[in-house]
Amino acid sequence: MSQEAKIDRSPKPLRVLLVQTIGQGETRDHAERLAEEIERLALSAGLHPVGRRYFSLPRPHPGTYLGKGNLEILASEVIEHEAELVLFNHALTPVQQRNLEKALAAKVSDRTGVILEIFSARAQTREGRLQVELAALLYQQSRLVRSWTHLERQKGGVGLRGGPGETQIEVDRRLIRERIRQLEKRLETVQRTRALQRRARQEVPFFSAALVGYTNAGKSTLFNRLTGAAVLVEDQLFATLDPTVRRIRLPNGEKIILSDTVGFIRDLPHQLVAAFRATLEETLEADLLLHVVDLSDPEWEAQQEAVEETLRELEVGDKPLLTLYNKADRLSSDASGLIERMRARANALVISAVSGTGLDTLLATLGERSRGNCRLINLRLPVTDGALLARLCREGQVLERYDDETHMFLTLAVTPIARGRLENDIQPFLVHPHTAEMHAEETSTAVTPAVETPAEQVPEAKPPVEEDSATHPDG
Ligand SMILES: Nc1nc2c(ncn2[C@@H]2O[C@H](COP(=O)(O)OP(=O)(O)OP(=O)(O)O)[C@@H](O)[C@H]2O)c(=O)[nH]1
Ligand SMILES: [Mg+2]
Repeated sequence: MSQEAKIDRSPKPLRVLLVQTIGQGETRDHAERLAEEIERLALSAGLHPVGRRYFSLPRPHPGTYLGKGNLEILASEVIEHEAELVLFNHALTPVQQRNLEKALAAKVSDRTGVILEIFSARAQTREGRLQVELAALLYQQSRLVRSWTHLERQKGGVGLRGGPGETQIEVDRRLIRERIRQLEKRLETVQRTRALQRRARQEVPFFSAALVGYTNAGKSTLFNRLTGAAVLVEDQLFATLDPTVRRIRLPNGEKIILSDTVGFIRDLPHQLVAAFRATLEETLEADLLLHVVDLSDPEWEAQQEAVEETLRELEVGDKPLLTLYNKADRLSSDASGLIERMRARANALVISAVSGTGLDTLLATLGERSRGNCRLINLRLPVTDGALLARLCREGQVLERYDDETHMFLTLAVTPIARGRLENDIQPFLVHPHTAEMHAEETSTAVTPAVETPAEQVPEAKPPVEEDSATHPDG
């Protein structure tokens, strides 16, 4: 991927000076925590932070963001720190960026630039790389004001030459549009493949839960803990980029699908969210979102809000969601009030993915949720129909069974999807639960809501926790 302030990943990391402004009504504390985040982003991008500079700034200056006086101060700090790059924890307009580079005689990048840089370094799969390139181009398209040297390089490949009279910017615009179209087409193919894989998984339609949350909240740690997988866990931002999906068996015997994916961050450029739709598909289609929040981070509330906002942007804001307040082990003893308050929240649990606190409750809750998704049906089959019985065992869970000489009587828990798939085959054998004698249902109504009861009434199934087979959509 190419970015205006291309960050060098050679052995000697670029020396970077971080700039954080303190807006009207903002506290120094808050600004410091934001600066810590941009520093972590810089580290995750392989940069070498050499200093932080705060500026009180009621409102950004349109030309240089900082204004003349501040700019002079910053310029001397650049020299003092021998900084090669100045990283603003704010969105800069292309004009500001250009003016700043001129005035500071150093490269200048903003928050989005560094996030895109991390993503481009982390993208492992073809899909990931395509998405990052798309995000970068969408970002550039909206800011294109001058010649972009990286596009010069691509011209040969794209095979376009500007006609006479076309300015450099017009050529670049056209190249970018062209490339964006290409990428979108390729991503569509990838997405189709992924959809097929997902459908294959849904053949056995398990309840699915997706981990979401701020970057570094502990999603992968929790994923590994619950699935026994070894997804990369790092104390750095955006450790995970590509999604991983696994099947786990809960203590009550239920099997569910769990997925781990890319984390979110505040002010996530929306081009990035849009470009990552394919990766996030796993999340978008889950039955339940598990929102992991790092309760030990002083900024946890703002982070939780940023994630919820991104979920709304992805149009999954009204999906069932369970908030997991993580890293409880890192809280000091005087935080017990906070823990109690979080525990009291609806649809929330306090956990520690590292110490294991609260994970039993989490598993039990997942069991309840997955079962709540199922419906119960009662069936009366001829004992000779082994094929149908086998199919029922595959599609659902047989909770009760007794046989007489001619028939088997079954109580089956099935998800709505499986229920739909079985519909035609089981129709003749459905039994009304209130008819004590369980004789075959004669009336052949197309829909049969009367024979279903909510699955919460099901007796507990017993097998112990055990790990199950793994699937990786990119495998
Ligand atoms: N003390 C403590 N540390 C935790 C806990 N959960 C995660 N961590 C640490 O937090 C850091 C980030 O964990 P990850 O699991 O990589 O976080 P993530 O949410 O997957 O992050 P991204 O993939 O970057 O979005 C690691 O250093 C973990 O060891 C916890 O419950 N307690
Ligand atoms: Mg992760």
